[in-house]
Amino acid sequence: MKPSDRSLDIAVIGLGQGGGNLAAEFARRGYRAMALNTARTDLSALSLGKANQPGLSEAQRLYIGIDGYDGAGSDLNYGRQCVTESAERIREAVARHTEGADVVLLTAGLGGGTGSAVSELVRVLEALELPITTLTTLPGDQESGIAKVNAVRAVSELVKIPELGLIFADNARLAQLHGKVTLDEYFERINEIIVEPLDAFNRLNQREGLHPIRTLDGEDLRTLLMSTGVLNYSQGDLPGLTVDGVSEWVNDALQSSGVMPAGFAMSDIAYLGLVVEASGDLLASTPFTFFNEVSERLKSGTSGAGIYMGVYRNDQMPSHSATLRMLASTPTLPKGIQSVVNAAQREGSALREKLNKSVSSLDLGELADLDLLPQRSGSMQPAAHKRRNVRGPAARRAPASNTRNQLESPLNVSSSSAGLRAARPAAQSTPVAASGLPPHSSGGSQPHAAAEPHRPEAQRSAAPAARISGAAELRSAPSSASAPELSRSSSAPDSYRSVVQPRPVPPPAPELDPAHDPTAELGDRSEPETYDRLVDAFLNTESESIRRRIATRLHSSRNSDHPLARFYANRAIERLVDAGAEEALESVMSTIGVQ
Ligand SMILES: Nc1nc2c(ncn2[C@@H]2O[C@H](COP(=O)(O)OP(=O)(O)OP(=O)(O)O)[C@@H](O)[C@H]2O)c(=O)[nH]1
Ligand SMILES: [Mg+2]
Repeated sequence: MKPSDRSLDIAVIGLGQGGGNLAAEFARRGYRAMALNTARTDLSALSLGKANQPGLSEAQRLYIGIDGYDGAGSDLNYGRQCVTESAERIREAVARHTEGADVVLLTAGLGGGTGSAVSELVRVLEALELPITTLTTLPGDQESGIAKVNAVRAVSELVKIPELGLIFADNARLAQLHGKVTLDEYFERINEIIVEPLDAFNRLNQREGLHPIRTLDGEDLRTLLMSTGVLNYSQGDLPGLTVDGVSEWVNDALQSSGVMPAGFAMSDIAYLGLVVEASGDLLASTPFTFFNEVSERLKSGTSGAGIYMGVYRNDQMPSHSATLRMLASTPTLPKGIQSVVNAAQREGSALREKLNKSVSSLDLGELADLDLLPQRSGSMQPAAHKRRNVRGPAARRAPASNTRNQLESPLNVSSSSAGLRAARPAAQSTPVAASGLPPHSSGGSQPHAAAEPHRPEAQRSAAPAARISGAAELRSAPSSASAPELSRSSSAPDSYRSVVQPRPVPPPAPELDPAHDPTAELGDRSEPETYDRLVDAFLNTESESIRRRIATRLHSSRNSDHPLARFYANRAIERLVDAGAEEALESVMSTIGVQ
């Protein structure tokens, strides 16, 4: 049933801890909300409400982890895998939960392994044809390189999804402005600050004491919220109402808001909603022309954006005061996101360099043989290392190796890519699949092949034709970042650890018989092993015809409808390039007519 105290029925689905906290903040304000997480601990924390209000009930919390792991530990690939493997359950719960909603808001904190898989969630929900907009947070300045790399990868995936509205809240900006809030209340407080302006927009026409003079109605709000590209909203107070003052405020709010990343260009705005809420005496001294002039000024400043304006009298406001609320959309990524990309590149590269440095072995000299303990009689096991729990060191190495896996998956992290490439060849020839990875080709656990989510026509505004153009750098990240590189076993928890243990160097592949077709008995198109075999075969043959067959196969997979096939094919090509076979690959590609 439509709530009577709001214009739009917004249902919220939170992914990961930050996403769940934001969903809980919406729930406190009376919205339908549910949380999905790979961590049971985080989910149960959401059951505790705030200030005598109930938290999220069991039906509003869905565990999507695999094998009982508690959280993704910032492993984005695992987060993605969890979302795709729980696709059916997610769809079923979300369909039930969002029935009839005007807007479905997906909330997530970008930076961890779970929330950063939000694009995977959008894909899993495609079939439901929901009017989705995402609300995600960007990591703060002080957060790790891993968080930034995860966040940038997530943004890069989100901008690839056509017809999606994206809202980014900037945790760095929020920390600058509210860093003094105590630790125990900080996230609750900034989540209120993030949600409040949207909620206020949605209650404009129902709030007590607010009298519309020019209404911004529910349909206007829907148009604004459902316009594609990046959305920006802001609210602020003004001591008076002048055309200059208001247009300056709009410009400042776009350039440097208290919630959103900075640097939205006014000239790129496609839709702009502005609501003026003012005290009765202030409105009584403001000429009617103010309304038209502000509208004109905004139209020209935005080079013809669709402008929606509302004016309301607020009887409870102090005299001569006004509050402005703005909601705008643009097809361009704001500059503030580029600075997260830069930080991710810088910190991600530094981290990766560190991980590539091997710890030199310690020269113990004669200490190595020094016996400090009295020799006992009997058959003591002499070597302590033989008794050591073999799981210990492996478990400790796990985070580093996860990080490496993540950073290896190409983003533009490598401005110093030559160095990175040099460090990689040893690992490349080891098929990823050799690490006991799960069989992920079967059935419903796959991401949906259809790449274009359908948006119901009526629910989308006549969208700005241009797509997100500022995303050029992000988009140019090789498409191989677009599908999961699986890193944990769904079948046996310990095989996850095996990923991080030194893998045996595989024996060199035998030279191939030119008459033999290595593509003939290859496995499933979505299996990583398939592509590892192709890479090995390509590198171990001199035969043009074999190379041509392999190139044809890679080319067809790269253009396949299947996201995993595309991902693995791109990765295989990258490995060939890294292994020095670029020229051979290019030459054979040109013989099959591929540039
Ligand atoms: N605004 C806001 N940001 C949050 C909150 N919680 C976490 N974050 C941000 O979200 C990012 C991801 O953190 P989490 O949400 O804890 O990560 P996750 O999605 O649960 O992923 P894993 O812990 O790896 O499973 C962090 O880097 C923070 O920047 C929150 O309540 N509010
Ligand atoms: Mg978490």
